[in-house]
Amino acid sequence: MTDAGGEPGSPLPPGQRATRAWRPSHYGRVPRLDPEAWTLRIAGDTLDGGVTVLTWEDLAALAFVEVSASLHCVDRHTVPGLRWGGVRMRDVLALAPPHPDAGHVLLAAARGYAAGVLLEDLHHPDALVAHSVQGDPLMPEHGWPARAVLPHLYGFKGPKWLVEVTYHRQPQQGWWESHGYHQRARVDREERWAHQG
Ligand SMILES: Nc1nc2c(c(=O)[nH]1)N[C@H]1C(S)=C(S)[C@@H](COP(=O)(O)O)O[C@H]1N2
Ligand SMILES: [Mo]
Repeated sequence: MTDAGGEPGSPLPPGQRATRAWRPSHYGRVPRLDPEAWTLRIAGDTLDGGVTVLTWEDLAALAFVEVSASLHCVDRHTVPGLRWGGVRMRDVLALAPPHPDAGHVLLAAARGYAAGVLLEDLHHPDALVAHSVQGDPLMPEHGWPARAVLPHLYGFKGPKWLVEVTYHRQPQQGWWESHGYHQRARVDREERWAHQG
């Protein structure tokens, strides 16, 4: 298990305060997704130009890893001490790699939510497609059956109910990015707002 700063007693990043209760935070209704019917579509500017559709079994065949990390929302609340379980994002992407010129990715959720990230940030060893937390399956409101967890970025970069990954040559905008939030959103650099550069 790796520790991405989520152990009790880890100092909080700049501008964050810890919450006691882990209240889900998202817009809209919680989708109820069945892992048997769920798929993860990898498309856009892929190496072979094709579309790959991964099933739950495809994910389960990858190495299971746990990462201890807090969840830092750009609104300044931090949920400390979470132990995420799942598979490495980079292992998932290796099943359907991007074209060498595609350095940007849009992570999309069921029901329209999306976040634009750098491919480089998905290669981070702590970046997961997570399906459990604290040893239990994710609750529906926290993203079951699969969510992106990118501990070094603010929470909005990690779609819950992840269903699609697309590769691009240009930066992509989801809801937060198109409302003035930072395109990269690294927590340690406090990259909250686009105008910070
Ligand atoms: N599909 C979806 N994923 C989402 C969101 C959302 O609104 N929809 N909100 C994001 C934001 S802003 C944060 S801080 C985290 C919150 O995760 P939690 O509800 O499990 O605490 O989910 C992220 N993923
Ligand atoms: Mo957030």
